[in-house]
Amino acid sequence: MSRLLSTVGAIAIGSLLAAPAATTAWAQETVTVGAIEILSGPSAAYGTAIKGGLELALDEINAAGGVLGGKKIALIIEDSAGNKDQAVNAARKLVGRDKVPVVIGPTLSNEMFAVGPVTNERKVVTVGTSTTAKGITEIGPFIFRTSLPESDVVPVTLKTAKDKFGVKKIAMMYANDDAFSKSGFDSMKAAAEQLGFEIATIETFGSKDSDFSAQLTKIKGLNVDAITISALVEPISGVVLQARQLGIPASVRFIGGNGANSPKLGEIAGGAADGLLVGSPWFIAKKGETNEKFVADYKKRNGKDPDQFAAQAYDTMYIVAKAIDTAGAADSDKIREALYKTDFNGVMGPFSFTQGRDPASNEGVVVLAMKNGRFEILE
Ligand code: VAL
Repeated sequence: MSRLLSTVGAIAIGSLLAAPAATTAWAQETVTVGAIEILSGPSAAYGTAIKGGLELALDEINAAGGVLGGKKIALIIEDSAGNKDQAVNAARKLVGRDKVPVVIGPTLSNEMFAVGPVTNERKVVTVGTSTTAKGITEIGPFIFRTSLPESDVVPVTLKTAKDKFGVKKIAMMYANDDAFSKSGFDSMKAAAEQLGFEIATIETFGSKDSDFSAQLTKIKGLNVDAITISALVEPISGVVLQARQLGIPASVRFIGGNGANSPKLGEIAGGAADGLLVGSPWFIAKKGETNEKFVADYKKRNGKDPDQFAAQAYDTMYIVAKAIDTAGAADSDKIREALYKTDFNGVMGPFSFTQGRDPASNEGVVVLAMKNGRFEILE
């Protein structure tokens, strides 16, 4: 039995748990938690990192005795492929078939705006680990998030661009077909206005576009100091690469939001992304035993460094497990009450929720700059 349980904990499964949980013999000794993440398609880098973070924490939690006096947590991860409908179907499966008391995810805000109303209606606690658009937790009382909204991070990034690099005149770009990208742009614009930046132009594109030459050619003629960009990592990579091809010099730095905070950017765009600034609630070289152990263990297990998405997911798995323990039962209502009492110190630093179910503090935000295709912390 323990072998089956650890297998369940270590891999993403769908059909393995197809039997109604309550009727299987071992089910009484497990608490099944669901997750909806992007494991395929253009945004898979986010969901794959999240999966790695969740599973690392899960194995540690189960090895240390699980929850509720010895029950293991079984995690069912469903792939949404970044698609709203697929994410909603996954939620229906997890809630209806698997009767999970908690859903972690989905990955994108765009997906959460479709999934949240469904899980909230069914009174199933839903915890976003990467959803950063405005209004996520306002979907309803069962929707929490451990990720900082753009409005908490982007002003720090733009202020750093101004204070440290003298940025004054900017062009702004965003994907106009994605809820997070639009929301991130709104936060960037508000911060830019507040800092007294001159906004030379605002250009939009679609998340699936591959040609941004019309927008970039226009921007090239405007002699801006920097280009803000709010989008997911794949379109950002395309924009950055094309900008350099069209002769926008490296001195014109890009300033990104949460979508840019993925090593995938360096993998696709390489040196073209150098200089890009992004705010982040976590960075790999963060001092402290907890983070150092997390980074080493993640790397050993996944063959690559964790990123901010993995770190947030890792802490979230612990936060959820602790809430189940505090609740004293795998009961969504009780877990919801318990989450409000969260007082956790993980790889992201001290964490608790506001009454509005958002992270209580943005104190740990740092600004990272891309150098040779990798993120480095600005000193
Ligand atoms: N934070 C973004 C969102 O909310 C992405 C990058 C996961 O959609």
